Amino acid sequence: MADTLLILNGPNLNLLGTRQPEVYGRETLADIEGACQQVAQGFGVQVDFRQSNHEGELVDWIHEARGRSSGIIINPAAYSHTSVAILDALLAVEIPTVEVHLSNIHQRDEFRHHSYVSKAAKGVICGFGSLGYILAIQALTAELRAAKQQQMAKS
Ligand code: CA2
Repeated sequence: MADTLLILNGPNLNLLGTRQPEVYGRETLADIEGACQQVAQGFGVQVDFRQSNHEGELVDWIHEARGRSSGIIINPAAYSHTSVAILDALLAVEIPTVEVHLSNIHQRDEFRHHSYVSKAAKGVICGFGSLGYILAIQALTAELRAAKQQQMAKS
């Protein structure tokens, strides 16, 4: 069966394309999901794409990913800078994770420079807009393939 990547989006990302296009671009979250689904198909993986404005719901979805998803891509939005709960959930499930931000958080307000979530991420992509999600799919599928090849070589 094809691997599934869980793509999680945090608070306010449902507003994408409606406000602050100079910061976050003109694409809606539905546009980004469409692009992710298309690219994932090319890589032979499935995508489960979700958004929530609630920290606990994101934590629940991370827990549920255990045994269901081979990788997690997360744009935790504002929770990046505040949420030890999301960090702990990601550390607990031990699923390879890539953190994505549309904007370059290091060029922005000081409080956006630190992300709790980064400690649990294999890598972080920021500043490339929606392309970041596509790069994350590419990176995670390459990681998964390499891990499978290593397993095969061992057995
Ligand atoms: O650059 C990113 O992807 C962020 O994760 C976006 C978050 C922000 O708090 C992070 O520091 C960086 C904000 C998402 C809010 O998205 C909006 C979209 C349109 C209109 C208003 C908010």
